[in-house]
Amino acid sequence: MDIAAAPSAAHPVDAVVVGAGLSGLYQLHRLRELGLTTVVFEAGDDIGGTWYWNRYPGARCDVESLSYSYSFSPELDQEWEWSERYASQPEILRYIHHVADRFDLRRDVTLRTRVTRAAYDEDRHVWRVSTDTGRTVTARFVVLASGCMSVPKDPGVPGAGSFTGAVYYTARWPREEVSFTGKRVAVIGTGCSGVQAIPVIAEEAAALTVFQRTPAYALPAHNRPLRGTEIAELKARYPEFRRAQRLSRGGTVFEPPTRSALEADEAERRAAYEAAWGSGLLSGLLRTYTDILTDEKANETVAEFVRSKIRSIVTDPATAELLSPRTFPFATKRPCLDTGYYATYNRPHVTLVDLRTTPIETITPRGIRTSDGREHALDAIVFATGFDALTGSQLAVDIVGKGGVTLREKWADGPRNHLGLVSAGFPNLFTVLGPLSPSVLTNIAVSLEQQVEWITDCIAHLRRNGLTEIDAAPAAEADWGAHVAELAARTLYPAVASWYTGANIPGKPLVFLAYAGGLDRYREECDAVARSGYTGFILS
Ligand code: N01
Repeated sequence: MDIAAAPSAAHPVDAVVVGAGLSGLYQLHRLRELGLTTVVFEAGDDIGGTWYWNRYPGARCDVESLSYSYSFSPELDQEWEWSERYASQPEILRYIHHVADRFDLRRDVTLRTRVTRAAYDEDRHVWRVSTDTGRTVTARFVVLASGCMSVPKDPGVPGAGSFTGAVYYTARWPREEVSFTGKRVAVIGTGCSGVQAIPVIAEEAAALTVFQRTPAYALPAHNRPLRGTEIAELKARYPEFRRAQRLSRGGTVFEPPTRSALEADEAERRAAYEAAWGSGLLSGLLRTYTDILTDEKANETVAEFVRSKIRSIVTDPATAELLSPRTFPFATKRPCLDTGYYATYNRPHVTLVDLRTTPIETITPRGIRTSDGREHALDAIVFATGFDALTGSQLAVDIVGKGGVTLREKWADGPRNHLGLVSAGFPNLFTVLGPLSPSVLTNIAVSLEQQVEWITDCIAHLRRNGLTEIDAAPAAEADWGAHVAELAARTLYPAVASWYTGANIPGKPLVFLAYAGGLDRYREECDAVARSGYTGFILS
């Protein structure tokens, strides 16, 4: 954007969108169609959000590429060609660039600009939005499209600053080429990022040491190039497929299971789990029976199946056992989709350090010292230690609502909002993929469209009716919080310490952060609210 023509406090815009990832770019497109002047502030050097920052070796989406893409433009669906079943980070970034160019989105995106503060002016009904470059704009509407996993967690490992070798974070991977050839490399963390990066780093490194605190359930992706015929077949019925996605429970299309795992006998279950394992789908095992996420005994049958697979792949039984998750039910932390993860531990230059028995004592100038007194000499350390999920990116901005109350104060005991979209006392401030919405439990490409479209329709409604403000009603917000908690309580999720509950961040309130009722039900609830003239919201 031309700085001279950039909006300032004296030349307000209608809307500010925070973040130029998949959500922010689509929100811009929609607001522009509505005729709103909109500026998107993006902290990164370029657009892409998650797919800009997470360019670590092996980074790839765990939702199939034909499903993990925008559905709003049938023409875009027809013209874009994915090359692999699961798209790599560079390919997804190319797709996002293509979309930005095709819909001429870049001219309203201001890069290298982080929104630091947003304060509501109650008299003028506008937000004053400040940035780290000193630019301030006023806007009637603000949409936080700043990501559900965009604030990396501080790993909190003592001595981190003393290390003299190279340090990398999967969530902030440099744009320049990183070579591990001939290097002794450590990876700390075995969540989805670590699970994807470890096999690829092992290909290059002279020695790889993985520091694992909690093993993950990782399922084989069976990634492969897409065949021309299957692309053509889907393109022929893309509109119908997109419709089915939108109406689905999680943003991907499948036949829902009808039986309990406990009704099936051992042989039947084994066959179902083998087929799911072979399908290469992240949710394949979850879809086998109705009660995998709601019944501990049913869940244990899947968990043990995955452990048996680990034992069959990893040749050293002690290593196989260390890699076997036993402290939480299957899928109560997000499972990972991998390519060659477990087999990597059969390689002679790959070592697994179990931090449960020998925790990291400190990082030293030369490497990592564990509690057994051993110093692991290293040239590079890769932190794959996760994110301050769902609330992190919103609370990173100093948001001041009505009466001078900050969002941080209001959410001190956990996030509160109505429909996961608007928090009472913070009018005209919407969130995409935020807490208490389906977000991370779904194919986010579908979820973000649903929320962006709801927000856009809501803003259109306000403008059509000469209204200036929408705020959540405190009672509706309390009901929504109780509803989200009640849906979660029907599952095994809330009892497990995970980033879903905020347990990975010291001091973060322990609340199950996502709406577990399914995107289909959530969509119905949001649509019903809009149809009823925005019940549970205060319009003025
Ligand atoms: O982060 P995580 P992630 N010392 O929080 C460990 C999405 N995603 O970036 O569990 C030692 O899952 C931590 O151990 P523990 C996906 O939704 C998608 O990997 O806290 N270890 C854990 O092993 C995913 O779920 C894709 O005991 C420490 C790991 O670091 C989400 O992002 C790809 C530690 C963090 O795992 C987050 O995944 C990648 C410490 N101080 C990510 N601190 C795809 O689409 C943390 N750990 C494929």
